[in-house]
Amino acid sequence: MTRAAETKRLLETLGCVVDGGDLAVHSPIDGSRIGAVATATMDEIDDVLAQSRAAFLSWRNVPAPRRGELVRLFGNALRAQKNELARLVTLDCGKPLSEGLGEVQEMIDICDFAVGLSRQLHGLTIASERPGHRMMEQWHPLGPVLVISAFNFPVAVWAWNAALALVCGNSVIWKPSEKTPLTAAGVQAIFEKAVANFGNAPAHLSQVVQGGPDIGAALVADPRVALISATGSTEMGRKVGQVAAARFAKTILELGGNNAAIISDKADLGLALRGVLFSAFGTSGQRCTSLRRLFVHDAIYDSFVGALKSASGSMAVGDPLDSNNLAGPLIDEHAFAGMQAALDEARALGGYISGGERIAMQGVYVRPALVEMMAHDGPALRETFAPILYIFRYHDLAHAIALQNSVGAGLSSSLFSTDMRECEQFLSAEGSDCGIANVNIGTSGAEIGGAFGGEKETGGGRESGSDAWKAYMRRTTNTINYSDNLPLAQGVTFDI
Ligand code: UN1
Repeated sequence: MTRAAETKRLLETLGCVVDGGDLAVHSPIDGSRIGAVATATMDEIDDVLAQSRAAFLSWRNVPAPRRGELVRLFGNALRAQKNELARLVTLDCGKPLSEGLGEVQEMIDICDFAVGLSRQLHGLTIASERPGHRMMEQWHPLGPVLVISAFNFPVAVWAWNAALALVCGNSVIWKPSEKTPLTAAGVQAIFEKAVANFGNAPAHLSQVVQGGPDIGAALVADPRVALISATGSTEMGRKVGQVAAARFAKTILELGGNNAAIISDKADLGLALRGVLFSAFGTSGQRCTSLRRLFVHDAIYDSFVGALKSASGSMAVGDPLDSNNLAGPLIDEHAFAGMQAALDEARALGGYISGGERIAMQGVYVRPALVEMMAHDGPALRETFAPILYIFRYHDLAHAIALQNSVGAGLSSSLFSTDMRECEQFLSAEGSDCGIANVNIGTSGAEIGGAFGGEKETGGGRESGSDAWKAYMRRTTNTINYSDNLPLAQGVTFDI
């Protein structure tokens, strides 16, 4: 069966008919055309926004635990079609099937989390300074939530947002990456099944709008969108953030990463090696949490970097549907050009490169690249979405932490050490400045229970677990007077 025929069959199994359109979709696995979708027109966008607003006005009055029931049904529908959706993810974005399955599992996990949350959207009761008064906080639904997602996690990141947004009483509009529109169409079909089982959800509760950056820009600018949750480059986030700020819209920005790991001379080196390889080269280095900079202690530098070179040199790269391969292709030729430009720049700075060559097969397959750098400089200071790991020697942990923190992005970080003092220093206020700081695991592969996001140019947003739900709601502070007096706060008098 051709990839196009398999894609069509998978979409049909999910209940989705893709009629074709102007946006052609190619599988990164071999570059072949696997389908096409229609880019939304400006008129259609206007309809989507009006429908989303109408859906919100109705959905906000549905009790939250009942809203959780819809998300429970959606999670069950995902469980029932996990294999089909995972395969579609792999065809659409080229990640290994095991990671495609993991991504759908992440969707299921966040649905479970959101169902529990649907009974826990509670505020505080606060002691009032005035007699006969009570203060409390309530959390109310916000409005239509726009989710802009990237190609590298074409379904899970939307689910982090959508599952929470829905239990919080919002409607959802999804603008997926134009590189992976088919998985979004597939997920929408699964969601519609859950809606049908639920019975009386408002129409258009969650909608997909296909298209490129201009479509995203039109949605971001529209005052009917209450919250924009955008995942992608810092450059994209800067534009979104400015437009949103001009109209005081809320945002959750999950932008670039330039993540580092520090390998102490007191690390469990076998464990560190595996952690580094998965984080740096899993998903072909195309996660926002991918490991890009490695600080290795001088005392173990030669042995550790030697082991890293031999392990990465023999790492199986190829067809992501073949379970022997640990990494699949890059998303497209543009990604390859970016990788080569970064490697050329590193070479010009005296960097010593092992790997990084293109593999002669259909699709954009590359060997992972290790780059031993003379100085913490050049391409190592920015994000290149490719399997490149820049390596530096260090002597002093505080200095390594300072270098780690010296870049624009602040998403994820890790320290490999068995020394308790080093670990606590890394996690302390003078340690890592990232939203995610790990010990003895790599920088990528977070689970949904924790809040996910980063500082500085990563945008500051938090998604997924912990109390990230609060960003999808508006807080009201209520003061209730149950006395027959009207005392004023701060002892102010106003006697008429
Ligand atoms: C992303 O690359 O945008 O922590 C998200 C991880 C995944 C999510 C990555 N759970 O690597």
